[in-house]
Amino acid sequence: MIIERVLLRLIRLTLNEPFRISSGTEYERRILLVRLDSDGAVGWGECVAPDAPNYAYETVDMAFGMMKDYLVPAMVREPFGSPQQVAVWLEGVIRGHRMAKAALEMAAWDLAAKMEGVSLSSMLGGVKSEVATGVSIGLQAGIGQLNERIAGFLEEGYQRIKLKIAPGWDLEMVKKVRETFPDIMLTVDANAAYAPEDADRLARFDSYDLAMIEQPFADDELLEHAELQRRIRTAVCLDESITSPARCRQALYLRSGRIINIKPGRVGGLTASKRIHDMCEEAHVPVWCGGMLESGIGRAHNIALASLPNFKFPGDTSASRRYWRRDIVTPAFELTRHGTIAVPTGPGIGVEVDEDYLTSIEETQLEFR
Ligand code: OSB
Ligand code: MG
Repeated sequence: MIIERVLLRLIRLTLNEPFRISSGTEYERRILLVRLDSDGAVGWGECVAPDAPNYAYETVDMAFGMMKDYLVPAMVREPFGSPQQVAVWLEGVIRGHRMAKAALEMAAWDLAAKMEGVSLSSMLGGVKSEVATGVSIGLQAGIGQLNERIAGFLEEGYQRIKLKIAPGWDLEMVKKVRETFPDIMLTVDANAAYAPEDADRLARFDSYDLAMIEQPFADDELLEHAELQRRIRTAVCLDESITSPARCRQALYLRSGRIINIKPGRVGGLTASKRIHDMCEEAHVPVWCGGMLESGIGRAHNIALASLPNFKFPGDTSASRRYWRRDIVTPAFELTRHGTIAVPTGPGIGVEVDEDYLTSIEETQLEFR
């Protein structure tokens, strides 16, 4: 494929409700979209970098700058044999900035699948026609409100509830939720809010039959996660810490956790995601697909990825309406009554991008030829 044109479109979408985690709150998302054109085909990608560098160091404005100044000008007219070659090239020329790279690489996957007339899921080696889905609930004002939200999502059919935790909103909260919902699949996510000195406190989560505890310690911490995992029965799951296949190999070697959360945006795209998936499968470590409050484009990529066989837990791949009044793709993603999302079967990501709607919510765009 020769990429003839790259269009960067920065849009604004307001979340149906603010999403609060231990490191910050998102009210609205400024989402950077990538459109690649080649030989009459179009591929779409979405950059997951948020406004503020509170999940990782990248921000949406940094990603825009990286793409504009370094990545995109070098990509236009460069011949690529496959999306994997795009991934190799992106990793070879620029250090870090994997959220920026991922948006371009994922657009190349969509483009390549459309050129071949196959679904992204089948091109990646997907084996499922629907993917099990959970919901991630942000930090709430109180337990009553939280329990109501949980009940509502269970009613909709979500198969797993993930609760954000932070020091001061953790053990007692989870204890009360467990009392109200004794049998549900429940997990917690700390977004790196704890320090190694909190290990005793974290060990007490063992009483609540959690499917996992996600990213208790800092993003660059593998040894402390390994030590915690040795002490507690609950599975430790790594999110922020897994920034690449190499980092995943280190985590597996050190036994820093028993479960890996894969977000293609965090690890540089779908090629890296698939490698992480495969190495975890070989190590008998189950994975699941995380989310970054994506629009329909990133969601479509995530759902295609989650159709691979070693995705063993419900993903944060919730329905469009959990996030947006109106999604930017048609059809929007809907939850089935049994708590799954159907994997699109059309070419590429398998959903149409509503470009007129994009125009109405656009902050800026930049074209390269
Ligand atoms: O840690 O998984 C996370 C959202 C933004 C940043 C980090 C995380 C999250 C979520 C939401 O948990 C997942 C989703 O529903 O997209
Ligand atoms: Mg997380």
